[in-house]
Amino acid sequence: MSILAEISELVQKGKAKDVVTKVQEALDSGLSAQEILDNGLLHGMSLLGVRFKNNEVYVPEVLIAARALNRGTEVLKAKLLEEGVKPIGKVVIATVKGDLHDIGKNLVKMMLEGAGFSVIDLGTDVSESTIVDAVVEHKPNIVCLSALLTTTMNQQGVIIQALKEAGVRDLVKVMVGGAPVTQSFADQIGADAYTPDAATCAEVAKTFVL
Ligand code: B1M
Repeated sequence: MSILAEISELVQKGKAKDVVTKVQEALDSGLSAQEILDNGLLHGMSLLGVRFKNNEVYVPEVLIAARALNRGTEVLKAKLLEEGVKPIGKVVIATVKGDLHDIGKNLVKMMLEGAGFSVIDLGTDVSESTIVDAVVEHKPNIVCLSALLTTTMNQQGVIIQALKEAGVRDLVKVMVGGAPVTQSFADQIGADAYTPDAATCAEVAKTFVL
């Protein structure tokens, strides 16, 4: 079995410690962080996602796998940060109110940091007032919003409205993403950008500050 297949399987089994060891081993063997992420860590979560959908595994198994995946991405992040880029801008990032999914958000954060942004992570289940307060306090260039549920994606629009009402909408770019979010939804709520994945998010974010 290839090392990437092993990582994928360890994520599905939720073996956080072993994931960390194998990710490090994969990096040492010369594989790129992107390859390990896409074909090891995320591959495992996507297979588990199918089993979750088919009711073959349940929330606890998925949570344990998510923790293992997050631990693995921390190892990759260390590698990206080794390159030591100076901050090129500031981002406030959050998963919206009612939504606890944070793997995608953490990946976006990691890619943004790798691209040279300093990132203030407000976590998950974040209300519009907390976002407004963070914009006022930290004066970021960009606000990044993640939503994974069809029931929470509308919250991205609520946040944009709250930024308008607080008079700070024009001070920031708002970027949105997450599995159910589309370009047409982003246009509809008045976001500045929609990107389908974390790497593209970091690329587009750079165009807003450089
Ligand atoms: Co949830 N869940 N979940 N879940 N979960 C989904 C999203 C679901 C599609 C599963 C399914 O039924 N097939 C479904 C949503 C259906 C829908 O609304 N359309 C679902 C559901 C229903 C639920 C619950 C309601 C289940 C329940 O309790 N009955 C519940 C809701 C809890 C809540 O949030 N209030 C729930 C709970 C959970 C867990 C807690 C068990 C766990 C989350 C753990 C965690 O995140 N710490 C979980 C997980 C892991 C998933 C799946 C399996 C995987 C999601 C994931 O992390 N993917 C997911 C099924 C699936 O997607 N296959 C599912 C990997 C991640 C890298 O992808 O987050 O999409 P993603 O990020 C991508 C892009 O979207 C993008 O970049 C990333 C790739 O580079 N991106 C951005 C994300 N944010 C971005 C922001 C940007 C730009 C790009 O700009 C700012």
